[in-house]
Amino acid sequence: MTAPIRVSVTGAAGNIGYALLFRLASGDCYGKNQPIILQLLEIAPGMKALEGVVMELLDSAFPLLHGVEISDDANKAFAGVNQAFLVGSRPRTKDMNRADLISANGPIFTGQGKALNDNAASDVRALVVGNPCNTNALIAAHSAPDIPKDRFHAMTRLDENRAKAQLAKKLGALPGEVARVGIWGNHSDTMFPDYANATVRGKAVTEQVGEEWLQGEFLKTVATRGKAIIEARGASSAASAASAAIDHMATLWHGNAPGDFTSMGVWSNGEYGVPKGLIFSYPVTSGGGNFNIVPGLEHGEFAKARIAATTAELLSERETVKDLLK
Ligand code: NAX
Repeated sequence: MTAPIRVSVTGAAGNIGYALLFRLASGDCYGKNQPIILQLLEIAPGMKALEGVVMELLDSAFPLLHGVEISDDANKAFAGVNQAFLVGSRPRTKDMNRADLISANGPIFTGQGKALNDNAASDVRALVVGNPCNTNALIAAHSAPDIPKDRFHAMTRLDENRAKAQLAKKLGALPGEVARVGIWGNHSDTMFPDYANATVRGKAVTEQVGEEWLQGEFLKTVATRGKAIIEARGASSAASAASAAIDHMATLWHGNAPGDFTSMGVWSNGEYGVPKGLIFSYPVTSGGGNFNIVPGLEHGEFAKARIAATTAELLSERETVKDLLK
């Protein structure tokens, strides 16, 4: 039998954690032949709830789940880990603006980046979900000097999935019939869901729906979807976020469909004129744990302005945390 891989989830007793763990254990991410050992991290006040989650994981009798370990020490939770989902962070409260959130969460990711650096397996890949995820991933990458920078990702797959769902709904198609939707920039309402190369049932979206809707209602719906879910549910997206995290890591592991691409927040080396050293969402092709930024995509004036705005926001976030970037 295939040897188990070690998979860490931080914030494992939280809402996204609760939706994520059972799908990981059932084989939705790494496949039905790949056993896993879960190594779960929580802060001390979350440990009791986490014990309950572990009972439920055991009660599910997942054949692929070869072990569950829990800790409130990142050095233990990341020991020998191959895949890490960094979900846990402090949620934004009413009195906090984005800069406050960035400052509150930054130190979590210096500690976790260092703990990954010192303890993870040499093939580790880390996906940051906890917000502000691009800048948190940047901090973690800086705090892990021995791990290649391109191993730290931020999750924009939920934005991609939301965009695909809206296009499918508009054109009476299934989400699986939508391809080549790229998310550019930050996971925030400045991100740009690029429809220019998108296809539905193999035909360009721009031939099937007008730019007015694409630049207006479509963009607004995707950018404000998280807020709409909070208003409707009274809680932020959890199952869809967990599903997107599975999609991100599954695509990185298994690869994307031929001819398609997906979106990942990854280390910028200056591609498409984006300054070096930002964690920036690009359209990528991937597989086997690696990715390539899709080259040669063209942007019209509208796209260029949106990409400039999201780049400016990421530069400002980087400035806010500059003391944490060694
Ligand atoms: P919850 O508040 O339900 O759970 C977070 C958990 O993290 C808690 O159990 C808490 O005890 C734990 N935690 C806090 N600090 C920790 C630390 N230093 N180490 C380990 N665990 C720690 O939030 P949840 O709804 O699960 O959301 C988690 C994060 O995902 C938030 O930052 C949220 O903003 C972010 N999201 C990111 C999305 C994305 O697309 N990138 C979408 C969904 C979500 O908004």
